[in-house]
Amino acid sequence: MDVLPRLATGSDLHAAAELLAGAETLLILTGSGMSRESGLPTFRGPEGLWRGVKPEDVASIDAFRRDPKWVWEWYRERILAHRNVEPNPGHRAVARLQKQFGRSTLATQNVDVLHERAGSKGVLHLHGQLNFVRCMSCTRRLPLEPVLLETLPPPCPACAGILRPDVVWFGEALPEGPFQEAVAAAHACDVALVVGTSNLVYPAAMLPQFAKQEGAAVIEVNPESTPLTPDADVALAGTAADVLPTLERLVADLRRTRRRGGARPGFANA
Ligand code: BV8
Ligand code: ZN
Repeated sequence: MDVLPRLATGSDLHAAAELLAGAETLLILTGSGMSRESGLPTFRGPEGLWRGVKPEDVASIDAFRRDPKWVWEWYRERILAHRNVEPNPGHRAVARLQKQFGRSTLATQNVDVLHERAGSKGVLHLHGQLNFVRCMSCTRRLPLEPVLLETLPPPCPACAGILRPDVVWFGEALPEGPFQEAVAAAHACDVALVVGTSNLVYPAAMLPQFAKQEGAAVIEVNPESTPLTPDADVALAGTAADVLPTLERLVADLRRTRRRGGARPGFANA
């Protein structure tokens, strides 16, 4: 696995921890970088899932209608990879951080269930989930059973129609409920924490902008800069599994100290 730069400095972490410790409501938006240190590849970039394929050739309904077997072969590889990975310290830090807030919303663009397996509840999957399939004919949605991957495309057990991965492809609307809930959370939050996304895919990439428009603080965690970086109040240049556990611990210390009415804990080696 490529070793990513670990550049988040103490003062950035301190500034981010101060913003989070003083906030009541939190929106967290994650992308594939969140699961990178669990061993799942991101989409873009030299190691990305999409190297060698055009996104619209594997992540669009036209591609699926043209060659469902090929699209399924591409997704079957990802599904099998999902079975062999565990949540990383970043996922677990997100779940602990959420517990520190009166109200927190976790919206992910990821189709894995690593946030749930790390303890996060009510995760909003903006781009669907790979552990479910949907029938192109009778539209029923069912859990993806291993047996279904033997013949591709898998037939619907109810109507023998073709089953598709329950993910959102380009040109398809995001699931109404989860997206609207994420939009409401973006408009209401005090802080938006954006982790591991290139912020290139819409309308998910609008969520931090909505938060910013309402005066929320935006904190980005990403080893690279993205179109969001210039608008972030704090850009933590580091990886999810490296930055988030330290950040969560600093926020918990700050909250504890404030509850005791004491001075700010030292951040010497943050
Ligand atoms: C729609 C399938 C309309 C699921 C994907 C304006 C408004 C609305 C739409 C558009 C718009 N402009 C353009 C559009 C169309 C399009 C779009 O956004 N195109 C882009 C490319 C310009 N959007 C759509 O088509 C959406 N649908 O708008 O429909 C509509 C409305 C009503 C009725 C009908 C239609 C649908 C978008 C979803 C597309 N599906 N994939 C799957 O296979 O998983 S997109 C794909 O990109 C994934 O879903 C992924 O979730 C998404 C975002 O990618 P990232 O997660 O950010 O991953 P990426 O590799 O890009 O970046 C990883 C980042 O992590 C990097 O920054 C890296 O530095 C960082 N990183 C790496 N390692 C780490 C790390 N960070 C932290 N720690 C680490 N260790
Ligand atoms: Zn069916």
